[in-house]
Amino acid sequence: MITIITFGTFDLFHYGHLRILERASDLGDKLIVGVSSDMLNFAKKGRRPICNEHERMKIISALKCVNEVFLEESLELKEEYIKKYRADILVMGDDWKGKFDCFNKICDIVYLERTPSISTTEIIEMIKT
Ligand code: C2G
Repeated sequence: MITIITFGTFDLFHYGHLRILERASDLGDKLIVGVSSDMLNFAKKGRRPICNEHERMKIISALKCVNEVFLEESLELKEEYIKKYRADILVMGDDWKGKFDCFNKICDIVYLERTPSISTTEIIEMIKT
């Protein structure tokens, strides 16, 4: 049994989000997703997500390719989460390339190519203009 873990905000859920989760799921048998909390986003980006953490977790839990969801409350707790969920592989988009290599003693790290031309920020900008 190979367990995959990944993390993200997944605000205004879009096709790029779906594709990374499906590709992550294809790498193993069980996909666990850490959805970043509203507080963590506020600390990181200076704004709250459009969809709150309960809504974002509900959307991710409803996906066929996802087996379990939890709230990611701090970026500093990655190692604890990886150990707690006994993850074999940490998957992130390549916008995070190299950032999580420090965990390579406890699991494999895979960076998947981001889906081009779509992001939550672009969606917000398109709606505004
Ligand atoms: N993603 C993608 N293609 C896109 C947009 C996003 O593959 N066009 C991927 C990102 O690379 C990331 C995941 O989807 O792996 C979630 O993206 P975000 O919601 O932007 O997550 P982020 O704010 O980067 O949070 O601990 C890490 C953070 O929680 C990651």
